[in-house]
Amino acid sequence: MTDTLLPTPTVTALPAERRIVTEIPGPRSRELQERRRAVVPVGVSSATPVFIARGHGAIIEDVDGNRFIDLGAGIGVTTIGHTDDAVVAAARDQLGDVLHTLFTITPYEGYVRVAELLAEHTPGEHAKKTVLVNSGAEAVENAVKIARKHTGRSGVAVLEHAYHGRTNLTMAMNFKAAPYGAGFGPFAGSVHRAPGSYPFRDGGLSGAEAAARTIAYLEKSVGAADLACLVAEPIQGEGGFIVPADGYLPALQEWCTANGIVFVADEILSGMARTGAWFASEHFGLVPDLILTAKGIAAGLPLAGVTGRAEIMDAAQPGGLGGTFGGNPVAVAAAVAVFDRLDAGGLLAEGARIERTLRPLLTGLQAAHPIIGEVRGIGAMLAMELTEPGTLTPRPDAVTAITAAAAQEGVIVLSAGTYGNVLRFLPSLAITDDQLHDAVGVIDAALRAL
Ligand code: PLZ
Repeated sequence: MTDTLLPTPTVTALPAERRIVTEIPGPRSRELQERRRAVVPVGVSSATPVFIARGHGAIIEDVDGNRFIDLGAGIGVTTIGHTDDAVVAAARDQLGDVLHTLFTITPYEGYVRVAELLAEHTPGEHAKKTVLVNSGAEAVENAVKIARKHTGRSGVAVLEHAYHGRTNLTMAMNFKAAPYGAGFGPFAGSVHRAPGSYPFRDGGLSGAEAAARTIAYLEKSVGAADLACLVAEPIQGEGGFIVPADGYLPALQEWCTANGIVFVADEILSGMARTGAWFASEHFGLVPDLILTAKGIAAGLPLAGVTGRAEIMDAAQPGGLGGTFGGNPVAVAAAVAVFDRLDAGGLLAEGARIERTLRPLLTGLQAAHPIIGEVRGIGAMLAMELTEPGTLTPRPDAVTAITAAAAQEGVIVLSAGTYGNVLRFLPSLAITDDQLHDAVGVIDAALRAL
């Protein structure tokens, strides 16, 4: 053991309350913003003006000592909480053993263990295999590669309001051009975008009607026989936490299966206990052929995976999948600890607890503020879409004002949505009911001040 060579743990439980002690941003953050402006391109923008020094549970503290309730969890990455003690310990232990070998040269157990855990915890009882990579976009890229090799077809179907990443292929798969794709083309070809299911905005199409529309569109514009895969987020994330109408996703999956199209669930944001289930697919009775994980899987260390039917995953030739850093030993050690905390540690149940506390608070806000057109989502993945009262006209200005005002008061809340008019709540599972009440109070005040 190398423990004795390592410093003692530095993780200190931060006080559980928000606390603002300077103006926001404070002097140290302003200084760092100045340095950043000189050396970091404007393309990398930040939603909040403060620099963070530490975090624990659902609290992050900035370099000026201000503490924030974090309702964003780094866009759903620190799902089990910032610096979870068990995860930090597992990563720390691994640091002293080996940092890198490259699994495709000299393998190590942690990679295999994560593949076993994913096989066990993803929907379906069939034999499954997993390739590990570094980011969500890379997982999407690999899923498409594998589906193409398996089917011998090239077409990739995606849905309106989808978000899949920032690489060339995934930019082509995103719905929203600005800011993700604008000016960065030409993009990868053979990507076909079909209308999806957005109950708040599609006139209340039933799941069956919306699926019939998606399928008819794809059959006309591509033809099922040319489609390798359909890639869908069970709950669309960046698009605005859009929960499709009942029956929509199962109908799509049925059509895929009948036509030899690989059904890929992008659960990069919705998976790993975000919705109170291991995967959001479970809420819809889906058993995806391939399922993508990233974000919450390693609590902040970069790790992502493609897990799927063994016969599909094995379509790629030896040497056809890989990458230098994929399945890094420290990241997989953290991931094993995350699975353990969710399973044996009981954290899996916390998504439902958060929904039980938060949803009534949000519907309470809706009753008081007619600008809230809809409250939606599942588990610790809830959102409010803001519109001109009684209409579908988006109010992105209000979302911008609220996120800024909340940050001033010590609450980090993120925007989302094709129209930029969605406030999304994706706290870590470690957030307490008191913290949720407090944070919603801050948002209520910001709504009143509009
Ligand atoms: N698929 C469903 O949510 C990442 C984007 C943050 P990467 N979403 C956050 C930003 O502004 O870049 C995401 C996702 C879904 C794929 C991805 C891509 O994952 O790890 O960011 O590549």
